[in-house]
Amino acid sequence: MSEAGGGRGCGSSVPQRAPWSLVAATAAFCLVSATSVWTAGAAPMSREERQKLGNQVLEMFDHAYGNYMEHAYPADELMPLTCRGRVRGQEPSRGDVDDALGKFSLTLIDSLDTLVVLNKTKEFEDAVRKVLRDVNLDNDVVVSVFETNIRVLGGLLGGHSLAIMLKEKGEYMQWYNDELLQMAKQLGYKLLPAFNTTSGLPYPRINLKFGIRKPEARTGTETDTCTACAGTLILEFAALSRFTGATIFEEYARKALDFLWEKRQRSSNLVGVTINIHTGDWVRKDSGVGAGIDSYYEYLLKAYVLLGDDSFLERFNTHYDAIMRYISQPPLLLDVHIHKPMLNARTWMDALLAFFPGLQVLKGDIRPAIETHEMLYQVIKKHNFLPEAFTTDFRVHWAQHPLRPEFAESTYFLYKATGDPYYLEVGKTLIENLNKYARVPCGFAAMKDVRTGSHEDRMDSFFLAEMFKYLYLLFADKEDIIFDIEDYIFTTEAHLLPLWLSTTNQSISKKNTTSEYTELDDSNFDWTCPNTQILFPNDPLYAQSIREPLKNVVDKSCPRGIIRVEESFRSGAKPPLRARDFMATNPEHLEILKKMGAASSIDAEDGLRFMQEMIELSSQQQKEQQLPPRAVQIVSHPFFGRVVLTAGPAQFGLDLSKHKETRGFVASSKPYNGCSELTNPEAVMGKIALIQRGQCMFAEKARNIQNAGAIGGIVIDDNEGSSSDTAPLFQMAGDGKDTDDIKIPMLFLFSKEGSIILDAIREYEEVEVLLSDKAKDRDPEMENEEQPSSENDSQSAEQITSSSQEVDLVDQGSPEESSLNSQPESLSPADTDNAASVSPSEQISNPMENHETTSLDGECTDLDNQLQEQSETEEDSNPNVSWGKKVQPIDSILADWNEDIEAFEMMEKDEL
Ligand code: DMJ
Repeated sequence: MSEAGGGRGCGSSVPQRAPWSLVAATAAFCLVSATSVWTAGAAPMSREERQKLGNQVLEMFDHAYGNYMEHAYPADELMPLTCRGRVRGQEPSRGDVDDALGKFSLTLIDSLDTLVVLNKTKEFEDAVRKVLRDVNLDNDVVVSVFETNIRVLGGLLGGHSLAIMLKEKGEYMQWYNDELLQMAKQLGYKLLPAFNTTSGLPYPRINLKFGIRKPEARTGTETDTCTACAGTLILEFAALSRFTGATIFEEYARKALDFLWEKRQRSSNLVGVTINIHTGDWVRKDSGVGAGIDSYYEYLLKAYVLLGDDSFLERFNTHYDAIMRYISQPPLLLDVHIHKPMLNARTWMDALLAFFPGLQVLKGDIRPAIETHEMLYQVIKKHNFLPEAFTTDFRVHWAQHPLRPEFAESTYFLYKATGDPYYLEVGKTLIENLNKYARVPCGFAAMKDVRTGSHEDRMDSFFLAEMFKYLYLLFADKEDIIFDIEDYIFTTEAHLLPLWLSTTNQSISKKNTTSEYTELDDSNFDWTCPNTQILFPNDPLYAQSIREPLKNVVDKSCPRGIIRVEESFRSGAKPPLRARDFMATNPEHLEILKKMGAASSIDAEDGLRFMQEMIELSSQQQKEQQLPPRAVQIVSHPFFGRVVLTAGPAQFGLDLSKHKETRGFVASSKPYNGCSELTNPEAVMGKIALIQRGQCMFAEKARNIQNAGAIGGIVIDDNEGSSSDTAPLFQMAGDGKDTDDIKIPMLFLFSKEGSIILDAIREYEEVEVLLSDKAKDRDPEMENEEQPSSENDSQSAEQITSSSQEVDLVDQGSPEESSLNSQPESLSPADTDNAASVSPSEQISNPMENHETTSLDGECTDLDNQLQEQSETEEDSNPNVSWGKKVQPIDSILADWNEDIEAFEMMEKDEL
């Protein structure tokens, strides 16, 4: 065992102050020379172009931050569609997501160190003054301990770290006297009651004013927390201890980490997703590198880097070995069970795992990092953003995208490690997509559905804390940043902590190092820094050669089951029992099931496939409760297609998934409920009529507006405050009669989305919208014309009004994508959940359809080719073909079946 801070493997050039110091900061440490040796592969990007892109990032940040400060501050977050602040309690609850909001101006605090990285020193100084003047950390509000730690405590510490750096430079922040650190300390003490458990794992939530125990606290009854929630504290807490000398914070965070390590599954060395904070039992035994676990691993490696304590590296390496053994199936990273690590727990991946290639760079394991990153990039190229979850055959599983930064983070680290200009091009695409699809007049809006391009009224604080930092740094040269970024480590929220903390107040690490670690066999541990000569064996095309075979991994992928069935037919064998055909009352089916796994490896393989299909089927059935949303895109001034609202479809009228979109100006019908012949036909003639929900059937409304000459209709919910953010979308059902006479398209908007159109009419009178199944791109020319300055977007919009008539929206969707929602709708009876909120005169229904499958099937018509491709690539990339190694006796499979399905259902219910 070596002493902490001994500069392991980094040679004498690495200062004593921190081991792996340069790795920590940018992952460029041992690989830094790669940036200068690159000579081939993707064309190099000129300094001029990189500067242009850097400036574009600055302009985008101004747009996001400026709108937050102007329209939302001091609220926690900006709601970019309605252009106001999100104040907890004043908006309908979004559940756990809202636990990040503590009425403490979250976005401002999370943005502090971004301002310095982006050279906005003056703005930083102003922002710090505002934090000190306005922010109250003593609100009677229940917040997530994890989110408060990474965003607020981390934000204050990052701000403090750069404030003292600037003060030392002698120009800015001369008045600063550790005030941010004092706030951080105050917050740290507020979080400590959460650790009052026998295990030392923190409660997941705390009341900032009343803590945990008091009756007024409204929290403290929880029994479970996620692994990342309990294991992502050490950087901030240790920094707080070392900055202030108050050792208690680091001690508490270490204790929680020690407990998690103790509880790892001893044979697989994996951890589950959720753990009981009192007993230490794993509540969810699935294990991956994404949601619920991600930053636990990140903090083990980074804790070693920042604190120089070998035990953290040993733990990380042990886990990493397990991850690479069981979870990594390059280019995929698939969750497994901690007790049965050879068995996949899911058939989909979540977007949070996109940070992992960045962590692999930090570890020095570049090949799998390049592979996974490339796979993720292919998914992004298909959907413009990374959907929250996607299946192993790259269908969308959860369609939202809250502008997460993880992929940009990995892109940055990979560029630093390889110097390959390819990653600059990737960054450029990210910038383009953000501007094209997420930028709205008042900031950047999260994607509600990457398939339709619709927006959500949400701009999370991590977008400012992380996305702009990584994108800016990607294109920046050393001299573009006013301090040396390599002197700092990034927290999981991309806050900057100085590496010199490793040698400050370090008594705790010595005190707490347990003897257990000395017993570990560390012969396999990688104590030395990665060597560029090995990683890039004199071959500048190395990274490219790893990416190349993965170039079409997404496009070529097909639902695997289909191929396997066809394969069986072709070989004359009886096709295996498919989960979708299984009937528990069929004795033949039960017999087949019993046999699976008993006789041969083929049966066993079928058994596992069958079980996996059952799990997937269960997921699919849940998804079928959700409906394919449609899009209402406001295309007139000053929106120009930027605002896309999520709309529910109708079971009657023109099916927008099969026909071209409908475009027109909107007009309110009279009567507004549309339940009788319209008295203002001249107003709605040739337009899209707005009708209020209620008092008669949807179909009746449709007939009345159609008779008045409307070309489409939008029904707006009459339940004030309802929103697709908080209520499930549904499909407007017919009236039980033949509805073939209804030819116009009808869409449904909840009240909040509808009021965006109604407000627009009040403000701009003429409002034109596009009804479609997928939002259309803005005209590129218009985009060029409109490079809005952050502070005056509406003025820029004014300037281009004259050209708005010429705007011709271009459908960029691929033919496959446009057929994405083109399955015939087969309808289920009215959904009972929705029925509760439905007026008795209306019918609502959910379609039983899977909207992703069609397009992918469509891509797989040439079965021969597909089979060939499949057999060529199966070995490397298909996670299911390795079932051979995952054979289990059928008894244990069946015994675990229920447990797996239950666990799966729990996973599905959980928010990311
Ligand atoms: C950030 O708040 C942090 O990176 C966290 O660790 C998980 N991901 C979100 C953003 O997606």
